[in-house]
Amino acid sequence: MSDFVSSIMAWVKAKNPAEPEFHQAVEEVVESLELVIERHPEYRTARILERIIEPERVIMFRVPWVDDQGEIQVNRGFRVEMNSAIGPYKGGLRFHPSVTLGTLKFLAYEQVFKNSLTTLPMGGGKGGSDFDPKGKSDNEVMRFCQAFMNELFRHLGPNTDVPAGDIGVGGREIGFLFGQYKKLMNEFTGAFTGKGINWGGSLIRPEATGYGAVYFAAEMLAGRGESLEGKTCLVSGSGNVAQFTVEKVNILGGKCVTLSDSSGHIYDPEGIDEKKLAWVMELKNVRRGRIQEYTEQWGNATYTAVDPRLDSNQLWTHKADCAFPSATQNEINGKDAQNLLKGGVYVVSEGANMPTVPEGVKRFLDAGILYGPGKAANAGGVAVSGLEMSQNSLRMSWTREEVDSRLQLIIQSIHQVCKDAAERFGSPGNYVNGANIAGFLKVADAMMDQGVV
Ligand code: NDP
Ligand code: 2IT
Repeated sequence: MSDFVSSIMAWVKAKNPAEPEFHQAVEEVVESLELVIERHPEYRTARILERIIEPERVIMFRVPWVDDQGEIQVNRGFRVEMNSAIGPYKGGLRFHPSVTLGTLKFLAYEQVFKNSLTTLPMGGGKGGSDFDPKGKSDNEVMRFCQAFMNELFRHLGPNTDVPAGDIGVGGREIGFLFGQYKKLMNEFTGAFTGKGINWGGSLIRPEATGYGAVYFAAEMLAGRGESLEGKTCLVSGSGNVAQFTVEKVNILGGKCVTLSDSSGHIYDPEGIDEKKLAWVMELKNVRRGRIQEYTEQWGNATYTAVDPRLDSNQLWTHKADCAFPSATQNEINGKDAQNLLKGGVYVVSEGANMPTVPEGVKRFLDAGILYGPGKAANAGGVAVSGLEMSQNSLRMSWTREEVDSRLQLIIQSIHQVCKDAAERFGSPGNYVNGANIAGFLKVADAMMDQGVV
């Protein structure tokens, strides 16, 4: 680690103790920026790095609610409003028992650079709760969402802060959250994205993150004169991002052979075709069951439960060409990265946020494979959120084809900008540096223009 990186990281760690995911996200970006800061000492004088690392505002609040047994439950709610230099705070809400302030700071920080890459005017934020929607009735989820919104509503608005979904927050939750927001504000505005199609939502928003991650992989492959046609792909997770990743890989002629949840993964060597995917969507989005059931329905597949005694995830040991990690952060460790390379994987496009630990990233970069980091590869989701905001402002809705073609153009632009920035700053082919540098420059310049605020 250089003196520059170690001095910044010592300061970040002292100021933000016990937030390892936030440290990890910050360190990766700062490492990419050494040459940028050397060429632009004005950013150093203006303390841009120190300011970009410090959230503009953090809201943290109690969320008391009553469960179906009449018992009172207490959760914690958060919204990290990280940076508004280029637009209103924008980013998802995560409901998962593992959520801490540090988790949301890492996600909000990533979101700043990701949103900057989308070409659209959106600042970065993230929020959520340690509430676990698993095993809760629809009524419990509704009461929790209403209690959560009873505090958060006052901080939101179409020109202030616009949440959307993330882990544990899908169409159902956005409906309950938006309904309570509208009641409290007494106005119908586009203060959320991921809304239902009949009440201000955009076509293709549910598909956008998964589709975007596949388009990003296709762009990287096109640079080598290849396509996804005939490629075997590993996908982790089985939620929103994973489902639409499989759908788009199928459309482009590839084959996905895995899906997972936090209990284990399934391997289907024949591929998860359209019919099987429709069944998975019903299992996960309607019945809210476990992926293990796949093997009872589709005989040729095998199920492997997560084994906490192992130092690697068996999902990443299958032979394949491409991998789309689409579950959660740090789901690919150094050993997993080694296994992926050993199994022939040479394209990794991250649907999840920060799914690969730094040692894994290093292995991918050293091996010279096509590695698309989350803040570039999964930016399609928030990009279509930006398009939803535009449609809401215009009070009109675009067709599927219109939104999908804009999404494809945005992903092409992100890919190009990352490639160019990597070349300009001395690391051609390194999309990690490219994404961090290009995402940073736009926000940093806006901050310079706007003075010390
Ligand atoms: P969902 O809640 O729809 O699905 C999450 C999936 O990941 C589930 O299969 C879940 O399994 C699994 N998972 C979650 N946490 C863990 C964990 N700690 N260990 C193992 N598996 C886990 O979320 P999304 O599909 O929306 O999000 C997936 C990833 O994509 C996240 O990293 C998110 O930040 C990122 N992302 C999402 C975007 C979006 O538009 N939704 C946009 C950009 C990025 P189980 O059911 O067992 O918990
Ligand atoms: O991580 C992400 O980019 C998201 N969860 C989507 C954010 C959004 O506002 O659509």
